Formats: sequence, structure tokens, C-alpha cells
Amino acid sequence: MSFRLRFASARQVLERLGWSPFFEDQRTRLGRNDLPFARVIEEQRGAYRVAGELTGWVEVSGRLRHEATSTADFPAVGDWVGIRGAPLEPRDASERGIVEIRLERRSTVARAAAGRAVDRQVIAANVDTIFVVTALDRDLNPRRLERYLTIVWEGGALPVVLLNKVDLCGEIEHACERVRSRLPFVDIIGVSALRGDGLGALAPYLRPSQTIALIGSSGVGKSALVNRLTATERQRVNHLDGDGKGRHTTTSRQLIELPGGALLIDTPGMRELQPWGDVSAVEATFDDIAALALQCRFGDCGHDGDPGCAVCGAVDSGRLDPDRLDNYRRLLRELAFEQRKRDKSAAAGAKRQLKQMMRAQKALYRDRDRS
Ligand SMILES: Nc1nc2c(ncn2[C@@H]2O[C@H](COP(=O)(O)OP(=O)(O)OP(=O)(O)O)[C@@H](O)[C@H]2O)c(=O)[nH]1
Ligand SMILES: [Mg+2]
Ligand SMILES: [Zn+2]
Repeated sequence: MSFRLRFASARQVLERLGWSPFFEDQRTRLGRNDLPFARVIEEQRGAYRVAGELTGWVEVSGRLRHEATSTADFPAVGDWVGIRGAPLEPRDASERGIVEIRLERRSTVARAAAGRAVDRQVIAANVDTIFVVTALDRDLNPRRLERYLTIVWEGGALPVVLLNKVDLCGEIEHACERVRSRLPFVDIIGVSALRGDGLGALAPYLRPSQTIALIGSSGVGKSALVNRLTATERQRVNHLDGDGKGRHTTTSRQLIELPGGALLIDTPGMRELQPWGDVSAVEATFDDIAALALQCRFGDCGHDGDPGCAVCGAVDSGRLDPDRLDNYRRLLRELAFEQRKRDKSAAAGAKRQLKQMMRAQKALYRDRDRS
């Protein structure tokens, strides 16, 4: 890792790693200028590697752990944290620095945690741009892309779709056009990690101190792109077996500094992809449908054969892909379902709390009556 303090002031190092007034203000507000701050650049089973005013491995304080109400409260790659005690190398050192504070996030990539009904998992924090990577061989699936885009809009970063492996595809422009017509409002860039095609078009997103996360299914070439962009073999790339099926290669999330100064976060492929947020993220992904809906005759139009429906009109005239409309409906339904699950769990929690309070109250009366 090339995060070194030599030849630069601590402030310059922080800024190189993405520090901005947004974080400086929080630090001032918290009155913690005494505490060194650093960015989480790697996460492995509860241990975090940080770089900044201090460098090394740290873990979270008992208080942070105790106060956490969700997995999302724990630090994630890209987070800014305040650290007590000197972090030490190597990772398994008996004494580690302790994360005292995690600063509020400017943006996140998050999804509903796999397997757990009502928890949110943060995949990366404080990202400017997200490269949603897909491959032109077998992975191309517009519905899945729309799902990824919903996750990105929800987290407050800017999505860019990368169609990787253009070397395997005869008609690149045709393929890109098809995706463009399905996904208006998003940059779609055809690239090849193998041959290097199209990478120049990524330059506007790869400016110094900008943070870019790569997300997408396993095997689409996220790590290969990171490798190509760093021009080193920092990330292990999976080599396809004869059956053409990729295995999961990247197992942890890591932030890597490119020679040009951009900060890349490689992530492992995601199997379950449940958006977490609310309707506005879906609306952002389907901006065209939302705009059409404004022209429907009735304000509560269900866009399902209702009279004067502009959305149905667009489908009929071939301006809107019916599959896109279908997926829009499906994502809205899923979000509503998740929301109900969360409400139920919150209600159960409140009930539990009330019971506890009543029990405590009764004990109090009992003690009073006895004395
Ligand atoms: N032909 C071709 N193959 C590529 C390209 N990019 C990546 N690959 C191959 O695709 C396979 C998977 O690449 P990875 O970079 O490991 O994929 P990944 O997205 O990081 O996968 P996970 O880490 O499992 O999420 C490897 O065999 C790569 O060599 C490309 O542009 N063209
Ligand atoms: Mg990988
Ligand atoms: Zn309508």
C-alpha cells in the first residue's frame, strides 16, 4: 500500500485520501482536534486497516460496539474514523488502535444485509462515483442493472455503467446503444479490462482524491479493471475454469490509490441485491417513467390500462420498454414489502421496550409497598 506520511503534511495526506470540509466541520463540531483521523482502506473480520494521520490496523471501541443498533453503524471501507492509541502493524498485533468516532457519511453503497430481515449493510462509504460493472458476454441483464442503479441512487453517489469485455462482443456500439435506450440519464461506457479499450473515457471520474467504488456480479471483471487501471497486479484476478463459470475471487473490500490519485474501492460480487431505501431511489432510476406519470389524466393512475395513462401510451407507441415498466413495478413492490418488514420489527421492538418498562415499574411499586 502506498499511503505514506513522508514528504507531506498530515493535512495533505488527509486531503489526498478524500478529506473535505464536510469532514473537517464534523471534527470541529465534535471538538476532537486532539484525536488523529484516518480513512478505512480495508476491512477484515472486525479489523480495519486505516490510512491518514495514523496508519495501521484498528478495531472499534466497546462503546461503539455497544451503541450500534445495526451492522451499518460499524465502520466500512471509505469511512473516516477518529482513533485513540497508536495503530500497529501487523494485523494480529496484540495491541491495536481503537476507533472512537466514525464521522457521518457523505454517501454510501448499501443494501439489505443478506439473510437478515431488517438490517442494512454498508458496502462502501463516502464514494463520489460508482462504476456499475457488467460484462457483455453472459452477464448483461437490464433488470439487474436497474436494481444496481436503484442501490446507487439511494446512497447518494453518481452511477456510471461499465460494459466490460467489449473484446468478446462483435457489435460494441449496438450493445451499448441497446443498454442506453433502456437506461436514459446514465453514462454507459464500453470497456475492456483485457485490452484496455474505452478506459480513456473514465478519466473525468478518476480525478485525484475522488473515490470510486466498483460493484457488480462476480466474474464481470471488477478486479481486472482495477488491475488494468493501476497497471499492477495488486488485486488477484480469477482465471476462468474450462466450464466458463467464474468463482468469487475478491473476498474483502479494499481502497486502492491509483497512480493518478483517484481512490478505487473494489468489492466482492454480490449475490443478493436487495435495495434498502425508499421510493425516491426507484423514482431516480426510472426518471423517465416518473416524468411520464405526471402527464397521466388521473393523479392516482395505476399505469395499468387506466384511461388517459401517458405511461401506457409510451409503451404502446414503443417509446418505453414494457420490461422496464414491469421491473419498475417489481422494485416498488419489493421496497414496500421490505418497508413493512421493517415496520413490523420496529413495532415488535417498541412492544418489548414497553413490557420492560412495565416490569420495571411494577418492581418499583413492589419495593415501595414492601418498605
Ligand atoms: N475477455 C475478457 N475477459 C475479461 C475481461 N475483464 C476480465 N476478464 C476475465 O473475467 C474473469 C473474472 O474477472 P475478475 O476481475 O476476477 O472479476 P470480478 O468482477 O472481480 O469478480 P469477483 O471478485 O468474484 O466479484 C477473469 O478470468 C478475467 O480475466 C475483459 O475485458 N475481457
Ligand atoms: Mg474481484
Ligand atoms: Zn398512468
